[in-house]
Amino acid sequence: MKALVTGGAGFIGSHLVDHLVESGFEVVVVDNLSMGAISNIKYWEQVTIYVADVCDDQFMQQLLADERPDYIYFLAAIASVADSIERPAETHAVNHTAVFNLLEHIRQIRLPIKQFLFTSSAAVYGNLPELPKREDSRVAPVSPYAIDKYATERFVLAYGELYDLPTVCVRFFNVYGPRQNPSSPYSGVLSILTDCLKNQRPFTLFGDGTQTRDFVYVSDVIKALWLITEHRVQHQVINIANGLETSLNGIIQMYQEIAGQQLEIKQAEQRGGEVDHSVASIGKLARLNYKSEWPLRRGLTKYWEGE
Ligand code: UD2
Repeated sequence: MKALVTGGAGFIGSHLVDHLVESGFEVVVVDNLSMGAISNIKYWEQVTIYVADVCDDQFMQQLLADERPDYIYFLAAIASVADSIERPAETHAVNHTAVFNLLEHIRQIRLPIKQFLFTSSAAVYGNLPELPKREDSRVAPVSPYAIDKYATERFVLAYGELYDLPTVCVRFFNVYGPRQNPSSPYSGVLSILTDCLKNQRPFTLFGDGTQTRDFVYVSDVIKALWLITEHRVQHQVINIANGLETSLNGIIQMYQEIAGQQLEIKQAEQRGGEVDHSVASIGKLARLNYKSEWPLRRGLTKYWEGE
């Protein structure tokens, strides 16, 4: 079995690649290394790695024809709401057009895939008050990022139904764990907190810290993706989260306890476009026999101690 992982040198992608190799898959990665690194891939010597951009349509078309993967996991993205507001055309090309073009090539060459999995985001739910977010909750995508993710979901599912392709979409909540790049202010807050604690740097808290998130450890995310593959789930959207709501103050407190250190915290204004409260219903995942192995304290401890 051969799997193509776009964004396979990135944070979540590289963990998925590790798992696929360990499960006996032949793995092909496409990554432009904008946020990822080949050193993230544990078994890089066993993986075919193309340093290329998913927006290079000719390249992607040729890749499909040459490699003919059985499974495609589309994780390449510019995963920043703020970036999408700054440069919507560029983020649209990656977060939407590249996925659409790949689907279209699959359809045209009638590639007999076993699963096409697109990774979307909790961003599609926007800031509506109802919680927890179920897959059939109302959506309110407002940023170019969220709109691209939602529009792409619709295409992925419609292509699945219309052209009989086994497609599926997942919505990631706040994923954390090793290899998350802390270099941008829009990197995951836990990668920034780790960086601040390890290097005795002050942490900037946006808002009063009462905002809540559903933090999920990357190993649980990979487990969820694998269950979706094993159960051959298709034509559906599935939340990937822990199902627990935690405030930012709460997680900072817990992480300081684990690290045995006190952070210097600088207060700043709440970010524009911020979601106040976020937590997922993970009923659909649970029906695939998903159980979290990494409750927050355990996941944070593992993250703090390193891989
Ligand atoms: C997450 C996703 C984003 C999008 C969004 C949809 C990540 C990394 N980002 O953004 O791609 O899907 O959900 O709603 O998963 N914070 C600080 N100080 C910092 C950094 C962050 O106080 O230095 C706060 C931030 O204002 C927010 C919380 O921490 O309230 C979480 O921030 P984040 O960037 O990790 O994730 P989020 O939920 O904004």
